[in-house]
Amino acid sequence: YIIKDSINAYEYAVELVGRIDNNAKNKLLLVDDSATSRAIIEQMLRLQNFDVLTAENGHQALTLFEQTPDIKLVLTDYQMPEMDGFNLTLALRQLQPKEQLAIIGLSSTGNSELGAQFIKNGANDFLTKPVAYEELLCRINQNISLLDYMEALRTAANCDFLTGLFNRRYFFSTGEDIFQAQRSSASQIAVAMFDIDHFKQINDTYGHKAGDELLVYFAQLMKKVFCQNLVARIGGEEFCVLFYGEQFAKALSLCQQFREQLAQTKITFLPQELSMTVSIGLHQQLEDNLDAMLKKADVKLYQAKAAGRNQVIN
Ligand code: GH3
Ligand code: MG
Ligand code: MG
Ligand code: MG
Repeated sequence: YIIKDSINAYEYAVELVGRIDNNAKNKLLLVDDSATSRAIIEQMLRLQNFDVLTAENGHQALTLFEQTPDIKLVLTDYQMPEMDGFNLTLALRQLQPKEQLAIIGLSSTGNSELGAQFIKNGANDFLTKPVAYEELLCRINQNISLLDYMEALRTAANCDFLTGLFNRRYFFSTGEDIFQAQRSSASQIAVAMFDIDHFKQINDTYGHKAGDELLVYFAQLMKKVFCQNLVARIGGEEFCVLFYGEQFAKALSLCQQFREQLAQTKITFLPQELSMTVSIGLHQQLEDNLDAMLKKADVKLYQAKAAGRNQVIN
């Protein structure tokens, strides 16, 4: 095993990869039945300031993985008692896809096929034991950067830039999945459509920037009141909430609470204090698909507008 003495190794690592302070937020799980091998690799990882967990075999690793949130990368040996590295990889892949959890297989020299087998079983990468410090770090860093990049892309694809809420695309894809799952288990589901009242007038009177700030405030209040539901900005000043599970029964009272709280709030936009109201259409009967439910909710929203705005119709 190529590892210099600790101090040198640390300085060498800093020289190699730069700042390692950020590594502390990256949780790594190291799985190896050999205590020696585990200790050496663990030391390499700790020198890099990684948050390291260890396990002796696949079973232990799987249990630990299920109990610990946010493990980003699993480094696993191949040959281990009880559950080997291949079966561990297969089992982990049932829980997390490649884009969210990196798995690096460790294969011993002498069996050149193991690396390819690891990848075929769902690993992101592999290394040959004995592990060279520099290569270990490069592979780990590369895999973590890729995961971070994927995460940034996912956020950009699913979220609205101004408010941080889920966007229309995410609402329709995830909402339809939730809808189908709830329907097949005969659970109830409700959707609410929100449209801010006379928003054009707010823009015209106070400017687009004031309008944007109000939208951000509106979204924050939505996140707070509907925190257990699927909330999205589906259009300029139009928002949607999907209620399911235990939340179904609370749909109407939460909508009313939101409407009241919004109407009572003064939002500072110097030198003025602004306020706004919202009209809400809530549909609580099951339809054939999510789209049909939204259409019904939209009809009710229109009724709320026609009846004078600042109200919930269900
Ligand atoms: P109603 O009560 O009937 O809903 O009246 P309204 O004025 O809210 O309805 P309308 O649909 O005519 O106007 C919506 C306005 O929302 C028009 C548009 O300029 C504004 N808007 C949409 N997206 C944004 C945004 O991202 N920022 C700002 N500031 N305004 C936006
Ligand atoms: Mg082993
Ligand atoms: Mg509108
Ligand atoms: Mg409007």
